[in-house]
Amino acid sequence: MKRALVTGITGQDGRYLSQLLTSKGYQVFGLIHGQANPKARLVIEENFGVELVEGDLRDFPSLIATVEQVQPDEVYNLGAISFVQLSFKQAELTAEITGLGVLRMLEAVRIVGGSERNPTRFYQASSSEMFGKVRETPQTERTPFHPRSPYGVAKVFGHDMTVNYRESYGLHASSGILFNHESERRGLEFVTRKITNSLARIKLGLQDTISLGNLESARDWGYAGDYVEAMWLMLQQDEPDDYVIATGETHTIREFLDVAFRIAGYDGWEPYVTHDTRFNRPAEVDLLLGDASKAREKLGWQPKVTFEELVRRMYEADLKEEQAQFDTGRH
Ligand code: GDR
Repeated sequence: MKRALVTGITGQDGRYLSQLLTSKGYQVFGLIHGQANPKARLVIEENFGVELVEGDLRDFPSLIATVEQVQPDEVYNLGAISFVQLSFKQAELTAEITGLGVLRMLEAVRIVGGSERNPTRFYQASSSEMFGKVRETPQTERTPFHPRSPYGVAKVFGHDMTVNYRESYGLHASSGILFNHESERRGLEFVTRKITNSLARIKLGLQDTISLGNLESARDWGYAGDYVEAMWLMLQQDEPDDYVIATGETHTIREFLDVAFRIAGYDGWEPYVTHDTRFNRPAEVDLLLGDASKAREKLGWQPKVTFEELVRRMYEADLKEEQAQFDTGRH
């Protein structure tokens, strides 16, 4: 039985990945930080058999102890402060967890990770935010980075460290440069879920409007369930490498609103959307569009869920959930 250690297991991707790994027969261990972490129970409920280990990406000894205890074949480093807007307000903490956390995890894997015959393989969750003020479109593995937020800067550090550990110590360390990926499990702070959840509440008469920031930025949005498969595929290759994971389609926030409101049966969204400058960012990433040809050719990976299906899926899940809460009288 293969053993996998997942940091960030309580996040959207951690939850999909642990389900995927469990279905493939892995014993999955999730790193959990903090006392009485409320999300920990959710992970256990969803995935019978997942074991939680206490540790923190800020605490190197805890990572050494975790790798020693778990003896993982594969480590998936998904743990991070992942909300770009928050990273402007907590830049140092973001550097600490999203950036230095990668170095600590790599070092723990280098020092105690597996035997010479069976060394631990490492996956780093890199991000399209590293491209920031993009130098070319579409973006590939060779596109230079120009991050636009403390989050993006920290991710560049983590990415470069992963490459450096691969080149310096021969670690089987791969990095997935994942473009935005969403789902019904996406946090409510991210724009897609904020829209589908608010729209469901508008539909049910529980809310009047949605307050948003910049509607002009464009993102290459895929489905998180598809993207975790790419993570796993990267670690099954003989050679470690870096891969862009994206759909090759880009849409503005306006277009997301068009599709979501149409699916919900509205003629237009303008009467329901207000602008709030608090959601604007000090520096914006205007357009992301990924070219995942390398992943398609080398990993045989391609996205399955289309943009329209993604929006529909998220809206319908939110409608169901909000309706259920409404019916049980919690509103
Ligand atoms: P992003 O995702 O920053 O691309 O990073 P997010 O959904 O937060 O923003 C996307 C775009 O929407 C604009 N926007 C708003 N965003 C939010 N959150 N709330 C609003 O009200 C709003 N109004 C407009 C933003 O300005 C931005 O242009 C995500 C994260 O998951 C990262 O961790 C990950 O690395 C990248 O995707 C790939």
